[in-house]
Amino acid sequence: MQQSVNIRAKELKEKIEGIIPKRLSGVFECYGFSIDDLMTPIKWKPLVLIIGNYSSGKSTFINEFLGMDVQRTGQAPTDDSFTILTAPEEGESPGDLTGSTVVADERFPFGGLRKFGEKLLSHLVMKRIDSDKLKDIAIIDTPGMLDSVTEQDRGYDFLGVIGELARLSDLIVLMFDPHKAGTIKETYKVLRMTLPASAGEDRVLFVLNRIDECENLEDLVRAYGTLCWNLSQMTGRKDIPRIYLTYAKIPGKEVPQEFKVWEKEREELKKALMDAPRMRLFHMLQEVDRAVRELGLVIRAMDKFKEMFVSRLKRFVKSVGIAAVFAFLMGDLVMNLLTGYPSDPFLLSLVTGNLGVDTFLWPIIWFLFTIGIGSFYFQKITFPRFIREVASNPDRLVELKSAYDRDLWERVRHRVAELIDKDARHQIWVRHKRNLARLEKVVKTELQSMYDKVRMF
Ligand SMILES: Nc1nc2c(ncn2[C@@H]2O[C@H](COP(=O)(O)OP(=O)(O)OP(=O)(O)O)[C@@H](O)[C@H]2O)c(=O)[nH]1
Ligand SMILES: [Mg+2]
Repeated sequence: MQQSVNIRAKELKEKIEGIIPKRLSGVFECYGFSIDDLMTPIKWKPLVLIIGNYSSGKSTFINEFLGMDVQRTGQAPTDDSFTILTAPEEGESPGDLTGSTVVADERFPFGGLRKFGEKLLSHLVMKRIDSDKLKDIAIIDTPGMLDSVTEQDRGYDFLGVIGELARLSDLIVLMFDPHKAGTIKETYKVLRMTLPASAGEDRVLFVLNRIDECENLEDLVRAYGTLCWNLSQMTGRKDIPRIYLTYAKIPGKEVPQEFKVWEKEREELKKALMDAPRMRLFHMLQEVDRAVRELGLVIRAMDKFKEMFVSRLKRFVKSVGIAAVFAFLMGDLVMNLLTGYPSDPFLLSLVTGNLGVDTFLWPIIWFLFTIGIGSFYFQKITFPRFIREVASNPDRLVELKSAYDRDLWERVRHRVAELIDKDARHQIWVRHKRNLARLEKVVKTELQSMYDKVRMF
């Protein structure tokens, strides 16, 4: 089973890597989107991210899952590093890689962490260990969450890093313990912002760990209830996602008999981690789906921009046209009245029927002059003003019908403003409608058929 999921994932990846750049790279580039950004989250092994409060038992769980003592554990905040655990690639030997090596290595998807600075890099490590379980997945152990005041002492944007890692991850284990289930709210917000809306919460596994520390069942029910309440506040959903109730078997610590029924949930959680490669299949498609929808919204906005521009231009051309005709008819007459030259202005010649080729000279000059002044004015004044106006309020460019659209727009709004600000002259020549049609065709055909295949699996 595992083997065939891996094969599927590989096939799908190759398909995405083959089809998307071929069909859409032109469209992506046209709007300043990079195909590489889209490919980054899917380029390495499936990733499992473990986050939660300090001392909630993250590292203990990882050690247990791997069947070896890899991560340090202990009461009070133990770990202040992000640790990527994986098996060495073929032909490479076990050992640690430093943060700066990890972010610089093109094979890994972690280049985006560089923006969080040196301080983070000194708290990032990749441990390559001989473990069969880590051949097909990598696990990221994270520093435990503290309260928000102490978060600021870390010296880097902790939640930003969590967001970036969540974007890359196929499965996210969010671990609570009965004592501190509240401090996770900020983290959840970050997750919600980074996960594609189509991913929902299915990429997140909620775990209430250390339940053996509850005095009795009553105590556990209370802790569970509190967590459900907190979760519903965070997710805004009425249904409660599954919460794994687990505990580690700590040597020497007796577990009350009635808690033993939950032993199997620990095993199920471990199994769920092994499901990461299958989740990767959905993740890949969700990434493509998200990128394509975001791009679709940008294209629609740019199409509207072009439409507004054309209508503004039409109005301007109409005014300049009227002025030019006026100048054609009256220009030399006014000259004649002021200076006496030319002696036979166009209108008079027209009335007297004395039209010669010469009579057209000044009207044409006036006509062209007016058009020249008009287009100069448009280029230097009207157009830049129009751009400033639209770029400062791009919301006018889109009609957002659903909450999903509004979410998407939040993410791409600044890109639209930037495109208008920096690339407007080019954008008005782009055939947005054709690009949109191309994009929609890929969504309806290729992407849909990939989804169907993955669902069947
Ligand atoms: N009773 C009990 N103790 C646990 C359980 N899981 C972990 N512990 C203990 O809790 C302490 C903290 O565990 P860690 O695994 O280090 O927790 P962590 O979440 O990695 O902590 P940080 O890395 O500091 O964020 C250790 O002393 C563990 O032995 C559990 O399920 N039950
Ligand atoms: Mg730890």
